Amino acid sequence: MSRVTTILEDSAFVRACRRRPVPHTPVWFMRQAGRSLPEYRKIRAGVGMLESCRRPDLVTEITLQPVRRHGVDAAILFSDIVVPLAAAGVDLDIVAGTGPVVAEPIRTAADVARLRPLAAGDVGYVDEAVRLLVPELGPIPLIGFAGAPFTLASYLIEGGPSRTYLKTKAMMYGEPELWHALLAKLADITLAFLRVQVGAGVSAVQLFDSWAGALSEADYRRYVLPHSAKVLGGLAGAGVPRIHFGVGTAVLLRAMGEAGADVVGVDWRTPLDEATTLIGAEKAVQGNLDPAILFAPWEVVEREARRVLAEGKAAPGHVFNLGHGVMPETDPDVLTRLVDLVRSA
Ligand code: 1CP
Repeated sequence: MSRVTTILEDSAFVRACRRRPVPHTPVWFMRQAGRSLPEYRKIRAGVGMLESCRRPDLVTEITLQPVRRHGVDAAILFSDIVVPLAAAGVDLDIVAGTGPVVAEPIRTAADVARLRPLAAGDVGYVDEAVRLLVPELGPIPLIGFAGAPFTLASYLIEGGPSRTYLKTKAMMYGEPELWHALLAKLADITLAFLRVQVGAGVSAVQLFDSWAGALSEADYRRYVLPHSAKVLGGLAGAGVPRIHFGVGTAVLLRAMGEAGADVVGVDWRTPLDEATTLIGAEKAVQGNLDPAILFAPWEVVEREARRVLAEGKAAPGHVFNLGHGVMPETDPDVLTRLVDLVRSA
């Protein structure tokens, strides 16, 4: 399917991703769509999470809500990292208060063999939602996203959220061939999902490897990096900036930068100037205010936001964000005030 629009190259967000001069530091928030907004809870009442991801009218409205309310510099598509897995036939649900739950976890060679590729037609509703959103958003770029192979594998193997990734690591260390076969299939699904979004007109993509921080650098390089690099490299010709993000990745930042992204997302544990030393001057950074700071008095929020902005000056490009997603209990007015602060700093 042909690309319907051009990347919004002149936006502050895309310029920062490309390490070009910006009129102000662009700002958006991971998990800005949903959770903390009353208008989100209202529109989602009685509609399951997966069902809402499959309804372009709801996706459009929920994606636009934080743009209207906060005036952020980018929108992120309302969806979830497990949407393409469900579309490829995996029996799963997103359970309120828990997250993704997989009915039959993937543990054996037969399970891996059953995982089928994603066809563009499997996620026609995502294509449609992006095509509705791009004209609605006008000058505001839309970020598409997907889960990275490791983080997706962790849900499929564990069967749901985990703190230890025991079963995931048991397969990784114990059955490396099966592991690589699974991650290769997930890389193909992720790439297909991102290509649909790029084809429909998103201006950037973010690859969420939220849980990669559970690994050492050596294991990340051996078991994960080649698969994420395949996804990011597969989009090299697409022209959109690629953001690569994980949590607890202080020891992985250099390797994550090598996987092929234009922008590396940094959680709150590593100051952006230190992160830039590790990642190098060839990449922009995104981050990295601790989401918990938004629960402190405004003077603290302001001081810490100014610190992040100052540290971000060491990078050749900086997209202001939190170090991870907005917590559901966050006061939306604090987010709006933070956007105003960053844009006028
Ligand atoms: O009913 C609800 O409101 C469920 C809460 C919810 C929402 C709003 C989930 C369940 N997913 C989402 C949307 C979502 N998920 C977005 C929307 C756009 C935005 O950011 O505003 C995005 C980008 C995601 C991506 C996602 N899903 C990630 C990667 C980002 C991150 O936060 O690290 C992960 C790990 C998931 C899995 C997931 N889905 C939902 C939950 C609660 C979780 C995490 C579960 C766990 O702790 O393992």
